[in-house]
Amino acid sequence: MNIGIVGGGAVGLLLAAYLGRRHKVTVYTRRLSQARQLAECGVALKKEGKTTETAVQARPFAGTELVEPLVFVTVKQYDVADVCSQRDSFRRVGTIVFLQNGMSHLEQLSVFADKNIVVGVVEHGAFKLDDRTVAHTGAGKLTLAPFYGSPAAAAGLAGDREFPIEWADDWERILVDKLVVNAVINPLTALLQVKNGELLEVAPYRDMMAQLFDEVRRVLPLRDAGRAWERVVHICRNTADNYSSMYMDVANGRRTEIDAILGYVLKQGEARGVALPLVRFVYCALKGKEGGSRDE
Ligand code: KPL
Repeated sequence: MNIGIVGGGAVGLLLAAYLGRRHKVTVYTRRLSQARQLAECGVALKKEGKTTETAVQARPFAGTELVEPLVFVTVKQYDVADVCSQRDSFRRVGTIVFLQNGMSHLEQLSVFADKNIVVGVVEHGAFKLDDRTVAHTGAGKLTLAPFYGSPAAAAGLAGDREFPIEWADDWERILVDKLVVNAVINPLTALLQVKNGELLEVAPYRDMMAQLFDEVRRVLPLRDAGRAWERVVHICRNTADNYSSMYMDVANGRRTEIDAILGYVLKQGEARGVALPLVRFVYCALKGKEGGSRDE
């Protein structure tokens, strides 16, 4: 199968490394220099001290017509609007899979009303080391759910033991579950500048996680708060050696996804008249720390 991947950040490179083993993958990047490097040298995946190379094709995204029937969009949530504004480039694409944190970008996807749209969440621990190298630091899974249209083209995707792919029926449930995880782990790791696992190891950090979770759960439609907390702890443990995406954004002077994550939670609180003092504090502290540049 021919697969396009828009975005050359940690998630885009991770997908390229694994899907590129079985499929013909083209990565569409923001910068020409990254596309050139990927096309010449391939993607390097570092895992447990070993490096694996996978050949991919690569081209700059802007102004290029995508020719693959199935395309993954892996850009940060704040760049979904930019991708949507280039809808003509997707003329020949049948199915688009959006892999963003948060939920407020979903309304923008209506510009692709004539396509099959799938949304998904990535639970792997991964961070980008350079333009063609990604470290896979925590084994997780990719969960996909149909958003509208038929997911048939994506149904043929084969995962494997190292990169399992699961399907779910209920897109809202998988996105809310992931939002809770990101709302608790990402801002605290970014603020405290610690790896995911340290949140569990240091007692005051763990208390902060629990308090943040307690506020977040009041305004998100969780089916089972006990299970949701267990998931947060499980993912934190599974990705213990990972620098969260928000940690990496702050460390590199980039814009973060704090608006998409805690900003969204705050809006839900305002709509319901629920005060969320710790969420507001963490949100404001992060806003003061974030830089202006964008991720890939
Ligand atoms: O999704 C993540 C992220 O960093 O954005 C987790 C699962 C927290 C892994 O770090």
